Amino acid sequence: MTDPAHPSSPPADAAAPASAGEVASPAPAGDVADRAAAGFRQRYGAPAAGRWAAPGRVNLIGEHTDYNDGFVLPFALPLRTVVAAAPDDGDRWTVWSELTGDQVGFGADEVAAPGRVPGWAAYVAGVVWALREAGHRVPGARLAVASDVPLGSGLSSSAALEAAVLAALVDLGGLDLPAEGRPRLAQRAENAYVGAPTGIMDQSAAIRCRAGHALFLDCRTEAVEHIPFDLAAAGLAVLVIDSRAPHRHADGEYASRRAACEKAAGLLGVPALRDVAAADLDDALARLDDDETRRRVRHVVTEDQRVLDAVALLRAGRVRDIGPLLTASHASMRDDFEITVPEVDTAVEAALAAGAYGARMTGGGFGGCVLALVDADRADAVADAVTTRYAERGFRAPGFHLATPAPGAHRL
Ligand code: GAF
Repeated sequence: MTDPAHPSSPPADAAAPASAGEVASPAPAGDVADRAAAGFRQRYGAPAAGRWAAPGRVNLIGEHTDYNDGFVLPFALPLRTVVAAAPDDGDRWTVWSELTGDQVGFGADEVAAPGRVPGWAAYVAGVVWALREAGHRVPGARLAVASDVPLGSGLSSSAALEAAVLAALVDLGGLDLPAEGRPRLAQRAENAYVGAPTGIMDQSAAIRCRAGHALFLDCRTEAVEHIPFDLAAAGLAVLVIDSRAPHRHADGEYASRRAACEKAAGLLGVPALRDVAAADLDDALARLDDDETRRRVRHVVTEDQRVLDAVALLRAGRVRDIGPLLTASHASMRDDFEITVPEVDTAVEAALAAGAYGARMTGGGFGGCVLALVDADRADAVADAVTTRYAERGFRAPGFHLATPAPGAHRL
């Protein structure tokens, strides 16, 4: 979510996906890791002690459910952020980014309280701060960051950065922090240090996903089930369409949706909207006076149910059949939660008209990416159809990726 808010981010194009009409495979696996290692050596004059990678993500289904204690089903992308790192003396952290060309240094004072390091390095300082807050002895470190995760496209570049830095510092310091405990800590860095009120989905995806699987996460208990998601075996592909829509007030709108959900839960007398069962939805809606609040609640409650339904279909090996759930999720985001924009609606409509089994916006909304479930041999045709419809409407040309489920954060 927060990548669009990234104050000193380079433009999204700095790591943009392939141009219109072209379905890009992700960058070759070795490249970004090599760039991080080379950047480290060039910057600091010695080789790194190691490299740690963490992926961007798409969310198959379950949008704006995470901060309502509900269910999500993301999977990790082959696009990843790599951190090359080595220990440094004392409480000193230095980080260089390939994307900005900046090198930022900070010490104990800057990580004593949130907000003291601005811009993209806040994600790094936030991780150091959150680790120290949790009582860990964080080693000083020098870091170099390279990434293939586009910024500002809603593929969660910020969580990828947090997860890769966290993995590096945990390993360098020999810290006792198992993978299950890391998403909450990375989320704390984002919420409290950077100041973005996100849920726990993106950090969980960046850390806990498995190759070939989608991550079914209960955001209340943090219990996970790795759901096999073998697109190739089903002759299918997930086409990720970068809408290239400028983010319009995304951060303020995100915070206001979250506040509306929390207020509605209070009015309904439940801890979170997850506690409204789909079977009780009509009764709950009848107890709310305001139409907008009713629509917000209906989105969250029906979306949780769609995640459960999608998981049941995937467990039964019925991948193609999740298509209508994806499309229903999009309609709910468009009509009830009101977080879509013309570009993403157009991409969804064009993909469906070109034969996609289902399509929806993925991520926080107000721009970002759309995913479409398509026959693998139709991916190019669907991409062309979206590009054509975009041109007819005078939108900036979209970008495309093919998404296959990749692993979460790990040492290379
Ligand atoms: C953004 C947030 F960071 C997530 O926590 C989640 O709420 C998502 O938007 C919407 O599902 O990615």
